Amino acid sequence: MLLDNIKNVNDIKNVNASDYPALAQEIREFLIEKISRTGGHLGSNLGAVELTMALHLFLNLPGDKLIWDVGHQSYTHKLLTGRREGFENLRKFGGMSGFPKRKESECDCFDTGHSSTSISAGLGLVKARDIQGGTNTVVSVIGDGSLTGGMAYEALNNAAKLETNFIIVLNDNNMSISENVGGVSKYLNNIRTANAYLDIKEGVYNTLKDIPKGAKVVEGIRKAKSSFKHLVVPGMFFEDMGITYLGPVDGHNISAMLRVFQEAKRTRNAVLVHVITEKGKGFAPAERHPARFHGAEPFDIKTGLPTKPRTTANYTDIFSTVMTKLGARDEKIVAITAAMPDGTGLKRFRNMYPERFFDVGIAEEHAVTFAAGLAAGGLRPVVAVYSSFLQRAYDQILHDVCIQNLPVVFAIDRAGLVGSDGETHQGIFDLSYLSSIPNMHIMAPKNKWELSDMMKFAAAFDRPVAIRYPRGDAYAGLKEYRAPIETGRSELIYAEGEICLMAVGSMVKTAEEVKERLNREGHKCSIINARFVKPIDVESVKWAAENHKLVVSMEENVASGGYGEKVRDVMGNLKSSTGFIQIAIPDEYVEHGNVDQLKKEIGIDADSIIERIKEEMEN
Ligand SMILES: Cc1ncc(C[n+]2csc(CCOP(=O)(O)OP(=O)(O)O)c2C)c(N)n1
Repeated sequence: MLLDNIKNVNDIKNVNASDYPALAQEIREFLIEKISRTGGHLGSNLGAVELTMALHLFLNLPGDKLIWDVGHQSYTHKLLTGRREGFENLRKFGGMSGFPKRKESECDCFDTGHSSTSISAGLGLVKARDIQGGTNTVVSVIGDGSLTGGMAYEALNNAAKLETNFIIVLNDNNMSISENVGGVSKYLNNIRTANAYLDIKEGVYNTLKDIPKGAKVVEGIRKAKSSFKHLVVPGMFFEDMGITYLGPVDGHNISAMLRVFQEAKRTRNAVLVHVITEKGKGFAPAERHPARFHGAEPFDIKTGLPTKPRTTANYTDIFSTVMTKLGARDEKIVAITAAMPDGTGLKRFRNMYPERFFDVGIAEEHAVTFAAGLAAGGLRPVVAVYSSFLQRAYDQILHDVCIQNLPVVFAIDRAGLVGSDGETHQGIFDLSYLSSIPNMHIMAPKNKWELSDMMKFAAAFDRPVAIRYPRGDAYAGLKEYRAPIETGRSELIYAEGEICLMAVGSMVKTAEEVKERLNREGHKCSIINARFVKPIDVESVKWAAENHKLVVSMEENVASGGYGEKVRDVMGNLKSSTGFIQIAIPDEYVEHGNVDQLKKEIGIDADSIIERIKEEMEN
């Protein structure tokens, strides 16, 4: 095995060029085998095997700097930098991250996870190099999907002024997670087509040159060509901006890429190398279904089918169904996603109401202001987005939606701990960042029926409203508790006295477990389903404080700025002497791992909560 000789960074340089295809094949087989067991980002990694090999042959890491946009395609990079063993525990608690991590290797020079940051970060590393008199090469690798994100253009705009070398590799596989969308995608497509056109011309020139007077004809064609340069010469968009464009080059041809990288290194400005790759290359199911294999659950290698097929509906499924119903009922309902039609469950809405569906690309900021415009124009926009990605659109929520009090619904999926994607993807800040914004209303459902009810409530609500729900199976307990949703009102589920559990969304299920176990030990326990985090139900807190010895707030959000702080404030204002415990995520980033295990680690699982309650009751 060639891979056995690659134990550390730069070992790839000892491999004979004639063995590159065999090594690429070994890497693909390794990745397919490992990811089939652990799950992970398969398609993007299979597409970037030769590109990564070429970059490692071209660069000298760790002195040179290589930044991966999003970072989900960095598996071959990890394999080539001495982290082969890490794949045994990829994305597991305590194991190797699925994204670049500075703390994991000196070859990971910048942490990523969210899209479109690599050019800004790379530009920073270039300036840091120049100011300190360094000579290292800096390369940022960005996908065509990530190039739909506005931040990439803010960075290109600045990079265009550079008078020093900075290499941007555009890894263009014509796909985001789903189909890539918009003008940039169309532009890149045109480059591919135009390049094929030039190749054909080249063939024609060669034939013409060999016939009598052919050379003159060739000269004529060449002159004509320069006059419609903008039409047929690729990359003028970048060139006109001041960024040298090289390519397109076949991203599965290592020697071709090496030639272009050497050329790129000679420029004294920012240079974009356009590399064409195929997502999922080398694994037929991933080539056929790139969206499904973008982030794959463990699968059977022979069939490509999931090893553990899903049997229960998750919250995304519930949201997906309710959106189709809302769409049928009200023609003003429109839906927006930032490049996640599959992940957010909006695909069904798109198929049924294509004219009322908008995939804006990886552009959360734009998605929110666009929604504000739609609302100002009289429509009822629903922005479906993952909690961690909505972080980027804080100002748009505040400035464009909430100051104007516009009726935009935020359907916030993956709220709470998400698990194996880790720090960058945990949706544990939304209650805090949304709470600070006046006019915002925030809800969280306890079970699948409540998500439906809340969506219906929100669609008819005339102000900004957010509903946050977690990743994974939708809770199907507590079906009989379905009192109508009223603005700012919590729901009392059990009224027993002694201890009052005030839980937000997913934590209602945990509260049930805590209650059952405390009941068995002779304690009485009430449960309040918060329903609204903002505005908080002051009456419910008052009732809890006046009728119990201990109030326990429970949420899958950071403590700072979350629900518990609000409960404590209300109790403070009431000058209540009732005991209080705040169960929330501590002031730290939560790494990757199984969600149940993570909850244990940070002390928000039933065991830890019971322990804290008992300690408090004994005091
Ligand atoms: C801000 C943000 N929004 C959404 C995502 C989710 N996401 C991860 S990868 C990806 C598609 C990236 O496409 P591209 O850059 O072309 O890379 P490819 O996977 O095709 O190699 C998306 C939308 C993200 N990581 N960050």
